[in-house]
Amino acid sequence: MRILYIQKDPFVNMGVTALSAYATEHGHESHLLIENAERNLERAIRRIAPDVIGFSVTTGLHLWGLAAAAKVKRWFPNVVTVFGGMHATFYPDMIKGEAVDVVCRGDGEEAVVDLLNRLEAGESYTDVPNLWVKESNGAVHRNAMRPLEQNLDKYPYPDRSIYDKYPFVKNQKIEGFVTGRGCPDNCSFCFHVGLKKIMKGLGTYTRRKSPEYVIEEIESFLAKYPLKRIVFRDDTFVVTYHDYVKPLMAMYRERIGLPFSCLIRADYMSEESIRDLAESGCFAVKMGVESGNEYMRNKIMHKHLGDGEILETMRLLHKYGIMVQTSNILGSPGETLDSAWETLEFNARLKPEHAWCSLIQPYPGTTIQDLVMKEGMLPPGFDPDEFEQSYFMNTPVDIENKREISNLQKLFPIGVRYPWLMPVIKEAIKLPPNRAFNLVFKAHYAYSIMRINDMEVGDFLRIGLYTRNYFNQTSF
Ligand code: B12
Ligand code: SF4
Repeated sequence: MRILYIQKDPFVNMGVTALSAYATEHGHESHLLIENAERNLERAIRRIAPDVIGFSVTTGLHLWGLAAAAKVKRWFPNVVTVFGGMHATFYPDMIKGEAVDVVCRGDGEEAVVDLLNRLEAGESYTDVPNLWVKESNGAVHRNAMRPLEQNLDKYPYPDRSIYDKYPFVKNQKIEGFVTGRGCPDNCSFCFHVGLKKIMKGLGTYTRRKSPEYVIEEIESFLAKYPLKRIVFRDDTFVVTYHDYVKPLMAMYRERIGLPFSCLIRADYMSEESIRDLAESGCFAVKMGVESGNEYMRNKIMHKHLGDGEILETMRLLHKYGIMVQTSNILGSPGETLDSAWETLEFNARLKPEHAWCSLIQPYPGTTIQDLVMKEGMLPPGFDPDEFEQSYFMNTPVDIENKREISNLQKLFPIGVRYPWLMPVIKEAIKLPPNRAFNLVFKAHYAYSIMRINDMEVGDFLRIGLYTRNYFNQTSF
């Protein structure tokens, strides 16, 4: 069978590369098209002649996916459309969409292979675990989830070759890898808390590939695609330092040796682990601060992290020469203009290389969504189709001083970098939202991304050229 994944933007989707590898191992063919890089999508699909077309969607992006599937169904009415990814997992009701035949919840490897095997054998696939399947008469089969695969080493290395037809992606010098799935924490704004509920009773939620597997995966990748930098995209890379990261780093230093960045939580770090990361090539980390107000951070956002832990970890990261991107969210329930300012001021004290800041999105499945619903803080009748694709632009949550807080989020990174601008920002945020603030946000974001990834101007311009639609259309 032949499955084609269609995506809108020119990023490597690690979910899709994982699915492609596993389906190939089971004798099926996988293809990929990036809509924004194709002159004639219909012709490109016709050339591939797929049996199944897959869309990997996050909340917000699902609207693009639904529109793309509708187009595809008009051109190829017999093709089976399947949706997966975080939005599909949390909102399988998207199967009601006219052009949606199948929705996959959670890990997709086994479900996709079962689907393709059944189609090949001409058998019904209405009972495949993890899938919701719609019949031609509109009846929907809502199948249970299968147990979580505990041995991630069982899966083949992700198949990046499906992106090779796009030179911009093929030749990029920075690549993301994941060493596992899940996170042990339960922050109220994060999808993990909801995913844990969906996957309750299906086995241990936080799982990791073995260090040996991870190193071999990177080695096999480097043999084909030379890289300058690696990004470990695990949501929390350092959880169990001694059991997992320490042995991984020992192998990494010896066999890979490339500079890398990763995501950390301040309270899981120690001087020993920070020194070890630095000596292994870690040049930058992203670390959640979320709010400068401890009540907001801990009682509302359930981060369970003290100011002292953040300050101390920051001191150590800078001591060992590691750049830091803090991540912050403005606009959660209970946020006031004062608490939002505290977040800016706390970040200014921390002096990160970049202060990343978004506006709260109460995504499906999160505890914060339950809270905003309970408090009546969403517009009446709000449904997931109203989420914008970007978390930088707007928030649907009805908070006091929304205009000022939304403006502050746009000017946040420059306020942190140049604290002497704070009095000017205090006045400026009273203005109506405007393009100048968006422009300042975009320009500073672009500069910081370039700096924190140590990108050359050429690389940066190339990325800018290929991602301009992404940034123009939705992301900011
Ligand atoms: C890497 C990453 C990115 C990268 C790459 C995105 C991409 N499309 O691959 C970048 C930085 C570009 C990015 C951007 C965004 N991201 Co992002 N991202 C992640 C991150 C950290 C890892 C994803 C990953 O690769 N996991 C590893 C793979 C193996 O797992 P997986 O993706 O879940 O895939 C499995 C299943 O979901 C399923 N599956 C996935 N796709 C499909 C498709 C089909 C057809 C099937 C059958 C199955 C299936 O099978 C896969 C294998 O088991 C996740 C957090 C996380 N831990 O998942 C957030 C996450 C997915 N991102 C999120 C968001 C919000 C975004 C943005 C919308 C942010 C924005 N700009 O405002 C954009 C969307 C951009 C886009 N066009 O896709 C949210 C989504 C929340 C939600 N409710 O949808 C997440 C969950 C983070 C969070 N904390 O909330 N992201
Ligand atoms: S925000 Fe980070 S630490 Fe909290 S649950 Fe999500 S991934 Fe884990």
